[in-house]
Amino acid sequence: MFKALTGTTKYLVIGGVVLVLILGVGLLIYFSGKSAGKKKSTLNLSSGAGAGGEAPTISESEVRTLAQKLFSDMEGANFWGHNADAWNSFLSLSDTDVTRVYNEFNSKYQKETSQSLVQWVESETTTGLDSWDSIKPIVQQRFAKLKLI
Ligand SMILES: [Ca+2]
Repeated sequence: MFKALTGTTKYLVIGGVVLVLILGVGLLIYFSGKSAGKKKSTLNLSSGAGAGGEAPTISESEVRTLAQKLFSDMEGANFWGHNADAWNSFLSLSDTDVTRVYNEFNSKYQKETSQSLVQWVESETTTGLDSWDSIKPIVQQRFAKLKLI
């Protein structure tokens, strides 16, 4: 096939094929994550979240910023891994503040994406080469502790 093509054209064709393959794999990762997440939709906010009665320790703007960072981190295919700093900040919060970030995330992004923070985390996939494999179970344990899952 390539014998009929001249030098530059050959590289353009190879480049195009590689690009299509990369985009295809990316879309596959993205949509497989989405469909997996939509199956799970039950939340139990009534009995757990924020029940500890601790006072908030971060400001409203910090809550908004962190919710936005978590969303940005999971949105789309994560070829270059995840933002471990944002997740560590989230995990270091008190139950009350985790709940505030959770509620902020959901009020901002659940309507638009049909998925709560719990569902986003659940459906978030990884290449297996970054820190998400270790972050995800810890975040899910925290959600379980708060009876969000
Ligand atoms: Ca993602």
